[in-house]
Amino acid sequence: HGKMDLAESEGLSDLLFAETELQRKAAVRNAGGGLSRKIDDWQQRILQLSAMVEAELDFSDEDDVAPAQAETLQRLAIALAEEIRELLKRPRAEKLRDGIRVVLGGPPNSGKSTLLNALVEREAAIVSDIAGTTRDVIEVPIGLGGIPFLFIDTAGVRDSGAETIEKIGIERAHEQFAAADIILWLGDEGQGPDSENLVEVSSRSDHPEHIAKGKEAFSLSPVSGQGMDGLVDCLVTRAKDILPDGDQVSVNARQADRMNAACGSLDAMIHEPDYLIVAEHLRTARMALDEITGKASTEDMLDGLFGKFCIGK
Ligand SMILES: Nc1nc2c(ncn2[C@@H]2O[C@H](COP(=O)(O)OP(=O)(O)O)[C@@H](O)[C@H]2O)c(=O)[nH]1
Ligand SMILES: [Mg+2]
Repeated sequence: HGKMDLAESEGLSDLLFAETELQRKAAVRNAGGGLSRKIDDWQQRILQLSAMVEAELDFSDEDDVAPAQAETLQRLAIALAEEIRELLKRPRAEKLRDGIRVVLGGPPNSGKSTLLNALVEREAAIVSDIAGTTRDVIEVPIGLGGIPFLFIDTAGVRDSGAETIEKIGIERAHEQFAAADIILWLGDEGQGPDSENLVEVSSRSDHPEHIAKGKEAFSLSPVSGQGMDGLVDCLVTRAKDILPDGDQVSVNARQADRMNAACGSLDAMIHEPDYLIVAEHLRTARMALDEITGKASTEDMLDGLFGKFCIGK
């Protein structure tokens, strides 16, 4: 009924599903019109460009009108496209919904499942001293320090001795490393997957035969609790760099796609000499932005969004 636009409704939808403080803050920002206000501002600026072009088209034959303002037009369009792209560089809102992927890796019996259970404070994964106990990937979502995490336990990575099912598990572990935001590596130092997201961990610090790693590594014991707070702090700090800032507007994939389309139209008009075509590019840029706030939305899009709401909520 015109009380909320589409971007605000998407924010409200995220708010209803928010489970952590950071998710709630970001959702409140969008539901309160944070993104919509930006879109409105951009729309106004495109409208001004359109007005300039229309004036040019209508009056360019008359002497008393200023000569072509092509340069001003270009400058304004470039500045606007840059501003939109700046927002596109921010982390996507989806990361906030899906959580930071923390993958535990290392050879069998390095204490991965024990560490996972300690982090999520329940027996999510089976722990035993039999190598190859964890064969499939186990995912546990949890909020730490107001931030959504998805902890992922994997089958131990070993080159020999694994039977067929365990081998599939090892393959899956490698897939998980590739998609991880943070890898906690419990194997030998330097033997983990080559990734800038890797954090060296040596577990069993309570054990007499414990081998500590270099000074950058975390020495800890999920059994005695030693070193666990330090690891959690490190996870939270790293996560904050990856996630959108709760105080800033962030966009989801759908909104980013439309913003990209608007930038594409602005780029296309910049070197276009024909004012008729420039006017058309400006119109398509405006249409793309209209789809973010729902002013030009299709039934499909509305169904997709409102299908998630429960009637009466
Ligand atoms: N003393 C001690 N034992 C541990 C610790 N972490 C794991 N273990 C033991 O090491 C064995 C293998 O642990 P598990 O978590 O299943 O290793 P995974 O194969 O890497 O998942 C089990 O018997 C655990 O009880 C620890 O911090 N201290
Ligand atoms: Mg295990």
